[in-house]
Amino acid sequence: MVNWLILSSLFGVLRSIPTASAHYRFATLIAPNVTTKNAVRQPVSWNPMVDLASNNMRCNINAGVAKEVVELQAGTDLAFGLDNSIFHPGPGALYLGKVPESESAATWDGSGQNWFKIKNWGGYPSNWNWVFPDILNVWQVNGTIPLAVPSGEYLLRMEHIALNQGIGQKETQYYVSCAQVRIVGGGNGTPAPLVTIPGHFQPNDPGLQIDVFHPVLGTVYRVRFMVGCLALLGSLKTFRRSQGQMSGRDS
Ligand SMILES: *[C@@H]1O[C@H](CO)[C@@H](O)[C@H](O)[C@H]1NC(C)=O
Ligand SMILES: *[C@@H]1O[C@H](CO)[C@@H](O)[C@H](O)[C@H]1NC(C)=O
Ligand SMILES: [Cu+2]
Repeated sequence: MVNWLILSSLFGVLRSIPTASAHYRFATLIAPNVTTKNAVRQPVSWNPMVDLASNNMRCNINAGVAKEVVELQAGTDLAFGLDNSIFHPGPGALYLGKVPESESAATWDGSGQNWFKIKNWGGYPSNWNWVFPDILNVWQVNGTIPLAVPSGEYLLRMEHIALNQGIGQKETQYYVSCAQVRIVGGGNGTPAPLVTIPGHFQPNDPGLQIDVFHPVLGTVYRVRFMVGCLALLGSLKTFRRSQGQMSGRDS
């Protein structure tokens, strides 16, 4: 016999878990030669950020800079490991922020128009909801340092945008971490466009208004947060600039 009271209160508990406790953090940098938490500015909590205008959008609310700077060969594959699966639907992106001359990856706060996008995880509407390949329900997100990126120190920033709380900018959740890296063997590319964070997209951007649980098949959403895609000169394929598409997979 199903007791509806128990069932509904259990359902209530299950529903409340995601907002009450363990969300997910990008906690570990996984590089070919090293897997470490010590190069990641660890977010102090699992809670999402909701204020798109906050400087915390750069590298989350953390306890300070990280202890290590990890050396990465340009062209290398890397990943961020999570401490929980990404259980909310929404797009994601990987950025590099060039550390200014006067600073190091272990000191820079991420201010200035120094950020460019090197990977995007988009989505598309299916019959029942939006699908976000390679980013929903994973414990690890993978990327590559483009060969054309100039050598030097950078913050490597992962961002996941959870759209499950319904349509509307106030409900959107942001999950962000920065790893401190030094890229060696880099190329002569000119990363563009460069963006500031915050400022890389706006709360009323159409891409943030998507109802992920009520897809409109065939709809193509233009999203301004694709600003910051990488368009490096040189060997790299050119990523879509300024106005990316939410439908279909970018990489
Ligand atoms: C990683 O290790 C390989 C093999 O030992 C080496 O060739 C490469 O230079 C290392 N990469 C970095 C960035 O240290
Ligand atoms: C990330 O890379 C690892 C190692 O190659 C692979 O096992 C995993 O499936 C990849 N994850 C995704 C989401 O593509
Ligand atoms: Cu949640």
